[in-house]
Amino acid sequence: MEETLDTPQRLFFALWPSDEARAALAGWRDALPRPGGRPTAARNLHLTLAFAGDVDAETRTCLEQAAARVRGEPFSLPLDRLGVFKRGLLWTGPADCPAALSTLAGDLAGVLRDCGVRPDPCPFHAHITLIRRMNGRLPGVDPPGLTWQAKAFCLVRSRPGQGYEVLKTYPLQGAPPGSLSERSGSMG
Ligand code: 2AM
Repeated sequence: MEETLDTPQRLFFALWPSDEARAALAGWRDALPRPGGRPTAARNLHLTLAFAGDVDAETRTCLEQAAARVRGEPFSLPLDRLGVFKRGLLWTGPADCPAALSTLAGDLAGVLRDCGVRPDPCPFHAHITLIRRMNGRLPGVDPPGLTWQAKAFCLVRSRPGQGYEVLKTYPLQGAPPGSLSERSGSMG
């Protein structure tokens, strides 16, 4: 379908750590004993902070501008928990959510509300989706034990069937962040 200015865009805020950090996590995941299912490509591994869903161009601009006013400090994110959600979704995340992470997720839920978007009513559950529709069980597997360094958060576009596109990156520096970079590229 041809895109126009009126075409809604599916957007969300996420932590999108370095290529190295995501490759290390994918390497750990790929060494698991035959879990089956659909692994998330290394380039797509992320932690969703606030899901906006389908929004129009005006709302996207509002989200971009409001996100630039969010303050936060860099933090470490230990991936010391492994779990399975319904329909065989294997995830990892922190056993104890760092205060800086829950504050950031809460602030971004506020950004959504300020722009007229209703945030997910479910409590924030920090997780990185590793595999979807896993068939098997994972008896006796320890969590990755890796630690991600969160230095920025991103506004990301999801194009169903085509993957993700990082639209904007906002540094976590405490100081007025603005937009660190604007890069785009098909991450399908
Ligand atoms: P998931 O990995 O647990 O499916 C893009 O879809 C990102 O937004 C994914 O990380 C997804 O989480 C998350 N997300 C949160 N709420 C969503 C929703 N209602 N629909 C689709 N994705 C959602």
